Amino acid sequence: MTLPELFDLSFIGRREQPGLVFEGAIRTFGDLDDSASRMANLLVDRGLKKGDRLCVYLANCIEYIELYLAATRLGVIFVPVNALYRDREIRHILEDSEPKAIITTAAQTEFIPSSPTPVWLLTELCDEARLQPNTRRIDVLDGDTPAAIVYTSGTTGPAKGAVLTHHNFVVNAVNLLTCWQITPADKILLALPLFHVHGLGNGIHCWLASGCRMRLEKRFEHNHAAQWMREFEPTVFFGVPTMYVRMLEWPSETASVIGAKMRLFVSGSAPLPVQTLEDFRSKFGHTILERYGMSETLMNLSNPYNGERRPGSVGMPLPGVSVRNLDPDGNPVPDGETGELYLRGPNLFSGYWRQEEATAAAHRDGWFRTGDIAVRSADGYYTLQGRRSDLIISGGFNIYPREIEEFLSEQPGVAEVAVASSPDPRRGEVPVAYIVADDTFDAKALETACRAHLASFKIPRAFLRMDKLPRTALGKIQKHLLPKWVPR
Ligand code: MLC
Repeated sequence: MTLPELFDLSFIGRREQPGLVFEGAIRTFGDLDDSASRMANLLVDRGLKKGDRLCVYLANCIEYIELYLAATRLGVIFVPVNALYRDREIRHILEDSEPKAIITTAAQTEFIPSSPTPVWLLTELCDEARLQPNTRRIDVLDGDTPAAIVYTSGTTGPAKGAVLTHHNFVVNAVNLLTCWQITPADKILLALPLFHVHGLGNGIHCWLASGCRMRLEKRFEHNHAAQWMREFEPTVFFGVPTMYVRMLEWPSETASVIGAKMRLFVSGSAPLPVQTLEDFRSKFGHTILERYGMSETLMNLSNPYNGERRPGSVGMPLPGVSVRNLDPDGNPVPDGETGELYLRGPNLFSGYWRQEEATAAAHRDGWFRTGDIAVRSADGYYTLQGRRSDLIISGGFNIYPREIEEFLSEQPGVAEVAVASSPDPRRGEVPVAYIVADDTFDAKALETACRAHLASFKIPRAFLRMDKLPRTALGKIQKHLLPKWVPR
Protein backbone atom coordinates (compact mmCIF):
# COMPACT_ATOMS: atom_id res chain seq x y z
CA MET A 1 0.00 0.00 0.00
CA THR A 2 1.17 3.55 -0.66
CA LEU A 3 0.66 6.58 1.55
CA PRO A 4 -1.80 8.23 -0.88
CA GLU A 5 -3.90 5.05 -0.77
CA LEU A 6 -3.86 5.10 3.02
CA PHE A 7 -4.63 8.82 3.24
CA ASP A 8 -7.51 8.51 0.77
CA LEU A 9 -9.45 6.78 3.53
CA SER A 10 -9.81 10.36 4.77
CA PHE A 11 -9.48 12.43 1.61
CA ILE A 12 -12.09 10.47 -0.29
CA GLY A 13 -13.88 8.69 2.52
CA ARG A 14 -14.38 11.70 4.79
CA ARG A 15 -14.27 14.62 2.34
CA GLU A 16 -16.84 16.85 3.96
CA GLN A 17 -15.59 16.41 7.52
CA PRO A 18 -13.46 18.94 9.35
CA GLY A 19 -9.95 17.49 9.48
CA LEU A 20 -7.47 20.14 10.54
CA VAL A 21 -7.40 23.12 12.86
CA PHE A 22 -4.45 25.50 12.52
CA GLU A 23 -4.25 29.04 13.87
CA GLY A 24 -8.01 29.17 14.33
CA ALA A 25 -8.94 28.09 10.78
CA ILE A 26 -10.71 24.78 10.16
CA ARG A 27 -10.07 22.80 6.97
CA THR A 28 -12.09 19.83 5.76
CA PHE A 29 -10.34 16.77 4.37
CA GLY A 30 -11.76 17.81 0.98
CA ASP A 31 -10.13 21.28 1.24
CA LEU A 32 -6.82 19.71 2.09
CA ASP A 33 -7.12 17.21 -0.72
CA ASP A 34 -7.73 20.01 -3.21
CA SER A 35 -4.81 22.11 -2.01
CA ALA A 36 -2.54 19.06 -2.06
CA SER A 37 -3.62 18.41 -5.65
CA ARG A 38 -2.86 22.00 -6.64
CA MET A 39 0.53 21.78 -4.98
CA ALA A 40 1.26 18.49 -6.75
CA ASN A 41 0.35 20.01 -10.12
CA LEU A 42 2.63 22.93 -9.41
CA LEU A 43 5.53 20.69 -8.46
CA VAL A 44 5.09 18.83 -11.75
CA ASP A 45 5.11 22.17 -13.60
CA ARG A 46 8.33 23.02 -11.81
CA GLY A 47 9.88 19.87 -13.18
CA LEU A 48 9.68 17.47 -10.24
CA LYS A 49 9.17 13.81 -10.95
CA LYS A 50 9.28 10.44 -9.27
CA GLY A 51 12.57 9.80 -7.46
CA ASP A 52 13.61 13.46 -7.28
CA ARG A 53 14.39 14.76 -3.80
CA LEU A 54 12.71 17.85 -2.38
CA CYS A 55 14.08 19.51 0.77
CA VAL A 56 11.61 21.31 2.99
CA TYR A 57 13.07 23.67 5.60
CA LEU A 58 10.04 25.03 7.41
CA ALA A 59 8.39 25.22 10.80
CA ASN A 60 5.01 23.52 11.19
CA CYS A 61 2.31 25.00 8.96
CA ILE A 62 -0.52 23.79 6.71
CA GLU A 63 1.65 24.21 3.63
CA TYR A 64 4.12 21.77 5.13
CA ILE A 65 1.40 19.14 5.04
CA GLU A 66 0.34 20.12 1.51
CA LEU A 67 3.93 19.82 0.27
CA TYR A 68 4.34 16.47 1.95
CA LEU A 69 1.10 15.15 0.47
CA ALA A 70 2.04 16.45 -2.97
CA ALA A 71 5.47 14.79 -2.80
CA THR A 72 4.06 11.45 -1.67
CA ARG A 73 1.53 11.50 -4.50
CA LEU A 74 4.20 12.14 -7.11
CA GLY A 75 6.74 9.66 -5.73
CA VAL A 76 9.01 12.62 -5.04
CA ILE A 77 11.25 11.87 -2.04
CA PHE A 78 10.51 14.29 0.78
CA VAL A 79 13.57 15.45 2.70
CA PRO A 80 12.55 17.25 5.90
CA VAL A 81 15.22 19.62 7.21
CA ASN A 82 15.16 20.43 10.93
CA ALA A 83 13.95 24.06 11.14
CA LEU A 84 16.60 24.72 13.80
CA TYR A 85 19.48 23.67 11.53
CA ARG A 86 22.00 26.27 10.42
CA ASP A 87 24.35 26.56 7.45
CA ARG A 88 26.72 23.69 8.24
CA GLU A 89 23.97 21.16 8.85
CA ILE A 90 21.96 22.30 5.83
CA ARG A 91 24.96 22.30 3.51
CA HIS A 92 25.57 18.65 4.21
CA ILE A 93 21.95 17.65 3.54
CA LEU A 94 21.93 19.59 0.25
CA GLU A 95 25.20 18.05 -0.91
CA ASP A 96 24.20 14.56 0.12
CA SER A 97 20.59 14.40 -1.04
CA GLU A 98 21.06 16.54 -4.18
CA PRO A 99 17.50 17.84 -4.15
CA LYS A 100 15.79 19.61 -7.04
CA ALA A 101 15.08 22.49 -4.63
CA ILE A 102 14.86 23.53 -1.02
CA ILE A 103 11.65 25.20 0.09
CA THR A 104 11.67 27.77 2.89
CA THR A 105 10.36 31.15 4.03
CA ALA A 106 12.06 34.49 3.30
CA ALA A 107 13.06 34.74 6.98
CA GLN A 108 14.83 31.37 6.95
CA THR A 109 16.79 31.92 3.72
CA GLU A 110 19.65 33.60 5.60
CA PHE A 111 20.52 30.24 7.17
CA ILE A 112 20.81 28.41 3.85
CA PRO A 113 24.39 28.37 2.56
CA SER A 114 25.01 29.32 -1.05
CA SER A 115 24.88 26.19 -3.16
CA PRO A 116 23.75 25.04 -6.59
CA THR A 117 20.37 24.01 -5.13
CA PRO A 118 17.60 26.47 -6.03
CA VAL A 119 15.81 28.01 -3.03
CA TRP A 120 12.04 28.24 -3.53
CA LEU A 121 10.10 30.64 -1.36
CA LEU A 122 6.96 29.27 0.19
CA THR A 123 4.89 32.42 -0.44
CA GLU A 124 5.65 32.29 -4.16
CA LEU A 125 4.80 28.62 -4.36
CA CYS A 126 1.50 29.20 -2.58
CA ASP A 127 0.58 32.05 -4.92
CA GLU A 128 1.30 29.88 -7.93
CA ALA A 129 -0.39 26.81 -6.48
CA ARG A 130 -3.65 28.72 -6.13
CA LEU A 131 -3.74 29.10 -9.93
CA GLN A 132 -3.34 25.37 -10.52
CA PRO A 133 -6.26 22.99 -11.17
CA ASN A 134 -7.30 20.70 -8.33
CA THR A 135 -7.15 17.62 -10.56
CA ARG A 136 -5.93 14.66 -8.58
CA ARG A 137 -2.77 13.04 -9.79
CA ILE A 138 -1.14 10.05 -8.17
CA ASP A 139 2.07 8.83 -9.76
CA VAL A 140 3.44 6.65 -7.01
CA LEU A 141 2.96 3.01 -7.89
CA ASP A 142 3.93 0.76 -5.04
CA GLY A 143 4.73 0.69 -1.37
CA ASP A 144 8.42 0.00 -1.90
CA THR A 145 8.93 3.50 -3.33
CA PRO A 146 10.98 5.76 -1.05
CA ALA A 147 8.74 8.35 0.61
CA ALA A 148 11.25 10.30 2.67
CA ILE A 149 14.90 10.63 3.56
CA VAL A 150 15.28 11.53 7.21
CA TYR A 151 18.75 12.63 8.27
CA THR A 152 20.12 11.15 11.47
CA SER A 153 23.51 12.08 12.80
CA GLY A 154 25.87 9.21 13.27
CA THR A 155 28.58 8.28 15.73
CA THR A 156 30.91 8.18 12.78
CA GLY A 157 31.08 10.86 10.12
CA PRO A 158 28.38 13.27 9.02
CA ALA A 159 24.61 12.76 9.19
CA LYS A 160 23.22 9.89 7.12
CA GLY A 161 19.89 9.90 5.32
CA ALA A 162 17.59 7.07 6.39
CA VAL A 163 15.46 6.11 3.37
CA LEU A 164 11.93 5.29 4.50
CA THR A 165 9.46 3.75 2.07
CA HIS A 166 5.73 4.26 1.76
CA HIS A 167 5.35 0.74 3.08
CA ASN A 168 7.42 1.51 6.21
CA PHE A 169 5.19 4.45 7.06
CA VAL A 170 1.92 2.67 6.22
CA VAL A 171 2.79 -0.31 8.42
CA ASN A 172 3.80 2.03 11.25
CA ALA A 173 0.55 4.00 11.09
CA VAL A 174 -1.68 0.94 10.91
CA ASN A 175 0.16 -0.59 13.87
CA LEU A 176 -0.34 2.52 15.96
CA LEU A 177 -4.02 2.87 15.07
CA THR A 178 -4.62 -0.72 16.09
CA CYS A 179 -2.47 -0.83 19.20
CA TRP A 180 -3.45 2.58 20.55
CA GLN A 181 -7.06 2.27 19.36
CA ILE A 182 -7.10 5.54 17.43
CA THR A 183 -10.43 6.11 15.66
CA PRO A 184 -12.27 8.91 13.81
CA ALA A 185 -13.77 9.90 17.18
CA ASP A 186 -10.35 11.03 18.44
CA LYS A 187 -8.91 14.53 18.49
CA ILE A 188 -5.13 14.84 18.28
CA LEU A 189 -3.24 17.89 19.48
CA LEU A 190 0.06 17.92 17.58
CA ALA A 191 2.82 20.27 18.72
CA LEU A 192 5.77 18.12 17.66
CA PRO A 193 7.96 19.32 14.81
CA LEU A 194 6.92 17.76 11.49
CA PHE A 195 10.55 17.39 10.37
CA HIS A 196 11.03 14.29 12.55
CA VAL A 197 9.38 10.88 12.30
CA HIS A 198 7.63 11.39 15.64
CA GLY A 199 5.56 14.33 14.38
CA LEU A 200 5.33 13.17 10.77
CA GLY A 201 5.11 9.38 10.95
CA ASN A 202 3.08 9.18 14.15
CA GLY A 203 1.25 12.51 14.32
CA ILE A 204 0.33 13.25 10.71
CA HIS A 205 -0.07 9.65 9.65
CA CYS A 206 -2.27 8.57 12.59
CA TRP A 207 -4.46 11.57 11.93
CA LEU A 208 -4.85 10.94 8.19
CA ALA A 209 -5.13 7.17 8.47
CA SER A 210 -7.84 7.39 11.15
CA GLY A 211 -9.70 10.38 9.72
CA CYS A 212 -9.92 11.99 13.13
CA ARG A 213 -9.56 15.71 13.80
CA MET A 214 -6.19 17.29 14.48
CA ARG A 215 -5.14 20.66 15.85
CA LEU A 216 -1.62 21.50 14.69
CA GLU A 217 0.61 23.98 16.49
CA LYS A 218 3.75 25.67 15.20
CA ARG A 219 5.65 24.26 18.16
CA PHE A 220 5.10 23.24 21.77
CA GLU A 221 5.04 26.29 24.04
CA HIS A 222 4.55 25.32 27.64
CA ASN A 223 2.98 28.68 28.50
CA HIS A 224 0.26 28.24 25.91
CA ALA A 225 -0.25 24.49 25.59
CA ALA A 226 -2.65 24.30 28.56
CA GLN A 227 -4.88 26.87 26.93
CA TRP A 228 -4.78 24.98 23.60
CA MET A 229 -5.81 21.80 25.36
CA ARG A 230 -8.63 23.47 27.23
CA GLU A 231 -9.99 24.94 24.01
CA PHE A 232 -9.58 21.92 21.75
CA GLU A 233 -10.17 19.15 24.30
CA PRO A 234 -7.88 16.62 22.63
CA THR A 235 -8.23 12.92 23.34
CA VAL A 236 -4.73 11.98 22.13
CA PHE A 237 -1.41 13.73 22.72
CA PHE A 238 1.99 12.64 21.41
CA GLY A 239 4.89 14.17 23.31
CA VAL A 240 8.55 13.94 24.24
CA PRO A 241 9.46 13.70 27.96
CA THR A 242 10.42 17.42 28.10
CA MET A 243 6.81 18.29 27.27
CA TYR A 244 5.50 16.11 30.11
CA VAL A 245 8.02 17.65 32.52
CA ARG A 246 6.75 21.07 31.47
CA MET A 247 3.11 20.04 31.88
CA LEU A 248 3.79 19.16 35.50
CA GLU A 249 4.27 22.92 36.07
CA TRP A 250 0.59 23.56 35.26
CA PRO A 251 -1.95 24.15 38.07
CA SER A 252 -3.68 21.01 39.39
CA GLU A 253 -7.11 22.24 38.38
CA THR A 254 -5.94 22.68 34.75
CA ALA A 255 -4.36 19.22 34.83
CA SER A 256 -7.54 17.52 36.00
CA VAL A 257 -9.76 19.32 33.47
CA ILE A 258 -7.41 18.31 30.63
CA GLY A 259 -6.95 14.81 32.02
CA ALA A 260 -10.72 14.29 32.15
CA LYS A 261 -11.07 14.82 28.37
CA MET A 262 -7.91 12.96 27.35
CA ARG A 263 -7.89 9.29 26.39
CA LEU A 264 -4.18 8.74 25.76
CA PHE A 265 -0.86 10.46 26.43
CA VAL A 266 2.06 8.84 24.57
CA SER A 267 5.75 9.55 25.19
CA GLY A 268 8.76 8.75 23.06
CA SER A 269 12.01 9.98 21.41
CA ALA A 270 13.84 10.02 24.78
CA PRO A 271 13.61 8.03 28.02
CA LEU A 272 10.69 9.05 30.24
CA PRO A 273 11.91 9.30 33.86
CA VAL A 274 9.87 7.06 36.17
CA GLN A 275 9.34 10.01 38.52
CA THR A 276 7.78 12.04 35.70
CA LEU A 277 5.42 9.17 34.89
CA GLU A 278 4.40 8.86 38.56
CA ASP A 279 3.96 12.63 39.10
CA PHE A 280 1.99 12.88 35.88
CA ARG A 281 -0.30 10.05 36.95
CA SER A 282 -1.18 11.75 40.21
CA LYS A 283 -1.67 15.14 38.59
CA PHE A 284 -3.44 14.28 35.31
CA GLY A 285 -4.94 10.92 36.28
CA HIS A 286 -3.26 9.17 33.31
CA THR A 287 -0.44 6.70 33.00
CA ILE A 288 1.64 7.94 30.07
CA LEU A 289 2.11 5.18 27.50
CA GLU A 290 5.82 4.94 26.69
CA ARG A 291 6.99 3.55 23.38
CA TYR A 292 10.30 3.21 21.58
CA GLY A 293 11.25 4.12 18.04
CA MET A 294 14.04 5.45 15.83
CA SER A 295 14.24 7.41 12.59
CA GLU A 296 15.54 4.29 10.83
CA THR A 297 12.85 1.98 12.14
CA LEU A 298 9.84 4.11 13.04
CA MET A 299 8.05 2.55 16.02
CA ASN A 300 9.33 -0.76 17.38
CA LEU A 301 8.05 -1.41 20.85
CA SER A 302 5.18 -0.06 22.89
CA ASN A 303 3.58 -0.52 26.25
CA PRO A 304 0.09 -2.01 25.89
CA TYR A 305 -2.95 0.23 25.64
CA ASN A 306 -4.88 -2.19 27.81
CA GLY A 307 -2.83 -3.88 30.46
CA GLU A 308 0.10 -2.76 32.49
CA ARG A 309 2.01 0.31 31.27
CA ARG A 310 5.15 -0.44 33.16
CA PRO A 311 7.13 2.57 34.43
CA GLY A 312 10.63 2.70 32.95
CA SER A 313 9.80 0.08 30.32
CA VAL A 314 9.12 0.60 26.60
CA GLY A 315 6.85 -2.45 26.46
CA MET A 316 6.80 -5.21 23.89
CA PRO A 317 7.26 -5.51 20.12
CA LEU A 318 4.58 -4.02 17.88
CA PRO A 319 2.92 -6.38 15.37
CA GLY A 320 5.35 -7.55 12.68
CA VAL A 321 8.43 -6.31 14.52
CA SER A 322 11.00 -9.00 15.41
CA VAL A 323 13.29 -8.17 18.30
CA ARG A 324 16.46 -9.93 19.39
CA ASN A 325 18.48 -9.07 22.44
CA LEU A 326 22.04 -10.21 21.71
CA ASP A 327 25.41 -10.32 23.43
CA PRO A 328 28.52 -8.92 21.67
CA ASP A 329 29.09 -12.31 19.99
CA GLY A 330 25.61 -12.28 18.51
CA ASN A 331 24.08 -14.87 20.87
CA PRO A 332 20.67 -14.26 22.46
CA VAL A 333 20.89 -13.23 26.12
CA PRO A 334 18.45 -14.80 28.61
CA ASP A 335 15.64 -12.73 30.11
CA GLY A 336 16.85 -10.49 32.90
CA GLU A 337 20.28 -10.03 31.29
CA THR A 338 21.62 -7.09 29.35
CA GLY A 339 22.00 -7.27 25.57
CA GLU A 340 21.88 -5.06 22.51
CA LEU A 341 18.62 -4.79 20.58
CA TYR A 342 18.50 -5.95 16.96
CA LEU A 343 15.41 -5.54 14.84
CA ARG A 344 13.74 -6.83 11.73
CA GLY A 345 10.36 -6.07 10.24
CA PRO A 346 8.32 -4.23 7.61
CA ASN A 347 8.86 -0.98 9.52
CA LEU A 348 12.63 -0.98 8.90
CA PHE A 349 14.15 1.57 6.52
CA SER A 350 15.63 0.44 3.22
CA GLY A 351 19.14 1.76 3.99
CA TYR A 352 21.15 4.95 4.26
CA TRP A 353 20.98 7.13 1.17
CA ARG A 354 23.93 6.32 -1.11
CA GLN A 355 25.84 4.78 1.80
CA GLU A 356 26.16 1.07 1.19
CA GLU A 357 28.99 0.61 3.63
CA ALA A 358 27.25 2.42 6.46
CA THR A 359 24.08 0.46 5.73
CA ALA A 360 25.99 -2.81 5.87
CA ALA A 361 27.73 -1.74 9.08
CA ALA A 362 24.36 -1.02 10.70
CA HIS A 363 23.17 -4.58 10.06
CA ARG A 364 24.24 -8.00 11.18
CA ASP A 365 22.89 -11.13 9.49
CA GLY A 366 19.99 -9.10 8.15
CA TRP A 367 19.10 -7.60 11.52
CA PHE A 368 19.33 -3.86 12.19
CA ARG A 369 21.63 -2.98 15.04
CA THR A 370 19.93 -0.31 17.16
CA GLY A 371 22.86 0.51 19.45
CA ASP A 372 20.41 0.43 22.36
CA ILE A 373 21.20 -1.71 25.37
CA ALA A 374 18.20 -3.44 26.94
CA VAL A 375 16.87 -6.09 29.30
CA ARG A 376 13.77 -8.20 28.67
CA SER A 377 11.72 -9.28 31.66
CA ALA A 378 10.35 -12.80 32.00
CA ASP A 379 6.90 -11.49 31.07
CA GLY A 380 8.14 -9.82 27.89
CA TYR A 381 8.62 -6.14 28.78
CA TYR A 382 11.79 -4.48 27.46
CA THR A 383 13.62 -1.84 29.46
CA LEU A 384 16.26 0.33 27.78
CA GLN A 385 19.40 0.75 29.80
CA GLY A 386 21.52 3.07 27.74
CA ARG A 387 23.29 3.31 24.43
CA ARG A 388 26.36 1.81 22.90
CA SER A 389 27.35 5.27 21.63
CA ASP A 390 27.61 8.56 23.52
CA LEU A 391 24.46 9.99 21.92
CA ILE A 392 22.91 12.89 23.87
CA ILE A 393 19.13 13.33 23.71
CA SER A 394 18.06 16.87 24.63
CA GLY A 395 14.35 17.64 24.63
CA GLY A 396 13.87 14.73 22.23
CA PHE A 397 16.45 16.03 19.73
CA ASN A 398 19.44 13.75 19.08
CA ILE A 399 22.91 15.22 19.44
CA TYR A 400 26.06 13.37 18.47
CA PRO A 401 28.95 14.89 20.47
CA ARG A 402 31.33 14.19 17.63
CA GLU A 403 29.67 16.73 15.36
CA ILE A 404 30.10 19.52 17.94
CA GLU A 405 33.62 18.33 18.75
CA GLU A 406 34.60 18.57 15.09
CA PHE A 407 33.15 22.04 14.79
CA LEU A 408 34.84 23.32 17.96
CA SER A 409 38.20 21.84 17.06
CA GLU A 410 38.15 23.94 13.88
CA GLN A 411 37.91 27.15 15.95
CA PRO A 412 41.04 29.27 16.45
CA GLY A 413 43.10 28.46 19.54
CA VAL A 414 41.32 25.18 20.28
CA ALA A 415 43.68 22.23 20.66
CA GLU A 416 41.47 19.44 21.94
CA VAL A 417 37.79 19.12 22.71
CA ALA A 418 35.37 16.65 24.24
CA VAL A 419 31.61 17.14 24.39
CA ALA A 420 29.73 15.19 27.04
CA SER A 421 26.24 14.93 28.43
CA SER A 422 25.13 16.69 31.58
CA PRO A 423 21.80 15.87 33.26
CA ASP A 424 19.09 18.50 32.95
CA PRO A 425 15.78 18.44 34.81
CA ARG A 426 13.73 19.67 31.85
CA ARG A 427 15.53 18.55 28.71
CA GLY A 428 16.81 15.26 30.11
CA GLU A 429 20.35 15.93 28.96
CA VAL A 430 22.33 18.93 27.66
CA PRO A 431 25.76 19.04 25.99
CA VAL A 432 28.79 20.52 27.77
CA ALA A 433 32.15 21.21 26.05
CA TYR A 434 35.54 20.54 27.67
CA ILE A 435 38.29 22.38 25.83
CA VAL A 436 42.06 22.48 25.85
CA ALA A 437 43.04 25.81 24.29
CA ASP A 438 45.71 28.49 24.17
CA ASP A 439 45.38 31.81 26.02
CA THR A 440 43.05 33.24 23.40
CA PHE A 441 40.35 30.93 24.88
CA ASP A 442 37.06 32.84 24.94
CA ALA A 443 33.97 30.86 25.93
CA LYS A 444 31.62 33.59 24.70
CA ALA A 445 33.23 33.65 21.25
CA LEU A 446 32.94 29.87 20.99
CA GLU A 447 29.28 30.03 21.93
CA THR A 448 28.68 32.72 19.32
CA ALA A 449 30.40 30.61 16.67
CA CYS A 450 28.26 27.60 17.60
CA ARG A 451 25.11 29.69 17.51
CA ALA A 452 25.91 30.89 13.99
CA HIS A 453 26.58 27.43 12.57
CA LEU A 454 24.69 24.81 14.58
CA ALA A 455 21.10 24.16 15.65
CA SER A 456 20.27 25.85 18.98
CA PHE A 457 19.76 22.56 20.87
CA LYS A 458 23.35 21.51 20.01
CA ILE A 459 25.01 24.55 21.57
CA PRO A 460 26.95 23.45 24.66
CA ARG A 461 25.56 24.86 27.90
CA ALA A 462 29.08 25.51 29.14
CA PHE A 463 32.55 25.78 27.59
CA LEU A 464 35.00 24.64 30.25
CA ARG A 465 38.70 25.18 29.83
CA MET A 466 40.84 22.17 30.73
CA ASP A 467 44.61 21.71 31.05
CA LYS A 468 44.24 18.29 29.46
CA LEU A 469 41.57 15.71 28.77
CA PRO A 470 41.53 12.38 30.61
CA ARG A 471 42.73 9.69 28.22
CA THR A 472 43.40 5.97 28.25
CA ALA A 473 46.90 4.67 27.61
CA LEU A 474 45.84 4.29 23.98
CA GLY A 475 44.83 7.96 23.85
CA LYS A 476 41.04 7.50 23.87
CA ILE A 477 39.20 10.23 25.79
CA GLN A 478 37.53 8.90 28.96
CA LYS A 479 34.41 11.00 29.06
CA HIS A 480 33.20 9.48 32.32
CA LEU A 481 36.27 10.99 34.03
CA LEU A 482 35.49 14.55 32.93
CA PRO A 483 34.53 16.78 35.88
CA LYS A 484 30.77 17.13 36.37
CA TRP A 485 29.44 20.49 35.30
CA VAL A 486 27.09 22.16 37.79
CA PRO A 487 24.83 24.88 36.35
CA ARG A 488 24.95 28.14 38.28
C1 MLC B 1 12.88 23.78 20.45
N1 MLC B 1 13.24 24.97 19.99
C2 MLC B 1 12.48 25.25 18.93
C3 MLC B 1 11.66 24.13 18.72
N2 MLC B 1 11.91 23.26 19.68
N3 MLC B 1 12.45 26.28 18.11
C4 MLC B 1 11.61 26.25 17.08
N4 MLC B 1 10.79 25.21 16.81
C5 MLC B 1 10.79 24.15 17.62
N5 MLC B 1 9.98 23.13 17.34
C6 MLC B 1 14.33 25.76 20.58
C7 MLC B 1 13.99 27.07 21.16
O1 MLC B 1 14.20 28.07 20.22
C8 MLC B 1 14.98 27.20 22.30
O2 MLC B 1 16.25 27.58 21.81
C9 MLC B 1 15.09 25.81 22.79
O3 MLC B 1 14.79 24.99 21.68
C10 MLC B 1 14.18 25.44 23.96
O4 MLC B 1 12.96 26.08 23.87
P1 MLC B 1 11.94 26.16 25.11
O5 MLC B 1 10.80 27.03 24.75
O6 MLC B 1 12.69 26.43 26.40
O7 MLC B 1 11.37 24.71 25.08
P2 MLC B 1 11.31 23.52 26.13
O8 MLC B 1 10.25 23.81 27.14
O9 MLC B 1 12.70 23.18 26.61
O10 MLC B 1 10.79 22.40 25.17
C11 MLC B 1 11.51 22.02 24.07
C12 MLC B 1 10.64 21.15 23.15
C13 MLC B 1 11.52 20.75 21.98
C14 MLC B 1 10.12 19.94 23.90
C15 MLC B 1 9.46 21.95 22.67
O11 MLC B 1 12.69 20.17 22.50
C16 MLC B 1 10.85 19.82 21.02
O12 MLC B 1 9.98 20.20 20.26
N6 MLC B 1 11.24 18.54 20.99
C17 MLC B 1 10.72 17.53 20.09
C18 MLC B 1 11.81 16.81 19.43
C19 MLC B 1 11.29 15.69 18.53
O13 MLC B 1 10.25 15.77 17.92
N7 MLC B 1 12.02 14.58 18.45
C20 MLC B 1 11.62 13.45 17.69
C21 MLC B 1 12.81 12.83 17.02
S1 MLC B 1 12.24 11.36 16.14
P3 MLC B 1 17.33 28.37 22.69
O14 MLC B 1 18.34 28.83 21.68
O15 MLC B 1 16.57 29.48 23.35
O16 MLC B 1 17.86 27.36 23.66
C22 MLC B 1 12.77 10.11 17.16
C23 MLC B 1 12.20 8.78 16.95
C24 MLC B 1 11.16 8.52 17.98
O17 MLC B 1 13.50 10.33 18.07
O18 MLC B 1 11.15 7.44 18.56
O19 MLC B 1 10.33 9.42 18.19
